[in-house]
Amino acid sequence: MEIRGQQRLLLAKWGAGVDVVNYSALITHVCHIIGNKVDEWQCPSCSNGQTISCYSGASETKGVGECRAGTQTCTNGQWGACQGEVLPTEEICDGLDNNCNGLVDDISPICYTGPAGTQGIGICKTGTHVCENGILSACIGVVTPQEEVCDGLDNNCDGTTDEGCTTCAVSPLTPLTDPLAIRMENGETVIYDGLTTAMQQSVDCFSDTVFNAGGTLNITSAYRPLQYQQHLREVWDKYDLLENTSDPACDELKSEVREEFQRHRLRYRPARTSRHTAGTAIDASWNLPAGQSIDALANRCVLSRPVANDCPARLFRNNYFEFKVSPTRFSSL
Ligand SMILES: [Ca+2]
Ligand SMILES: [Ca+2]
Ligand SMILES: [Ca+2]
Ligand SMILES: [Ca+2]
Ligand SMILES: [Zn+2]
Repeated sequence: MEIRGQQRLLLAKWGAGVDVVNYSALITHVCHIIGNKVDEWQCPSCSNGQTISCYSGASETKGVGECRAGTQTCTNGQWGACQGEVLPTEEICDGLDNNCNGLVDDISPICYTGPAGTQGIGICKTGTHVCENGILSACIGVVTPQEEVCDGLDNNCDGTTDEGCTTCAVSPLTPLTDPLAIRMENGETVIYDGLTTAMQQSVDCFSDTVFNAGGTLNITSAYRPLQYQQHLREVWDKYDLLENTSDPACDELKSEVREEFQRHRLRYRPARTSRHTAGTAIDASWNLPAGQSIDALANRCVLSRPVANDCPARLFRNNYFEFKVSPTRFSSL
């Protein structure tokens, strides 16, 4: 230990008559008498070999999670460095509370697996890793570039929406929502629900009458929901428009409408409404023995033909007729 000027003087004054074995013990003795009043004196702050607990992190983290206090030992009258303390570190996924906030693995790191420059553009967005049992999951919820399709979104995340897409000038077919219209669209072509009561009576009467006359009757169409009628007309109109366009943007709709057109066997432009939509008409074909008149049999059931405003081109062909009913006349039967 170095003895400085002031110490030297004090040693001369206080050292006499003190039984000391070394300077260190002498200094301790002098400090005990005068206290630490002289800066230069450098009184010892601790006794050699003394230990205390130490912690240099935030006090609320001490003893929480992985964080531990350390120990300082007194050497040559001075406290040594804090040894063995464990301070908060960045939380990682390891099953431990690394940042000593009382929560184990409280992290869900953001991740992105798409090419650089696409994150946050268009539909592309980041996901997160989830830490479970000390193991990070794959990147959950991440959206990376997809093939660009014509949907109003930037699917490939290049900053441009629907590049290469043009819009067909003809709008798509109106979707069917009426349950009866959907049944017909699905192939149930003869639906009696929706016929008027009078028409139902006429149909029953007509079937019996033709049968009793030795003939057969095949009803090919009965009630037709307005929405279905409008669907047929829309198919007809859009077929015409689409067959006259060569815009590639219309290709998909064109083939859809072409298929509809053929499936519905449209041979004339469907009326806006028809007696079918009012539930007062049926289409039928039949066979009768020679000498029998279908009109005479129909009239017995208050049915007559033709209906002028609906499918005139189909009338009088292949024994295929449309009948209508007059409810007031039926009630007089
Ligand atoms: Ca934590
Ligand atoms: Ca952790
Ligand atoms: Ca794009
Ligand atoms: Ca798109
Ligand atoms: Zn259809």
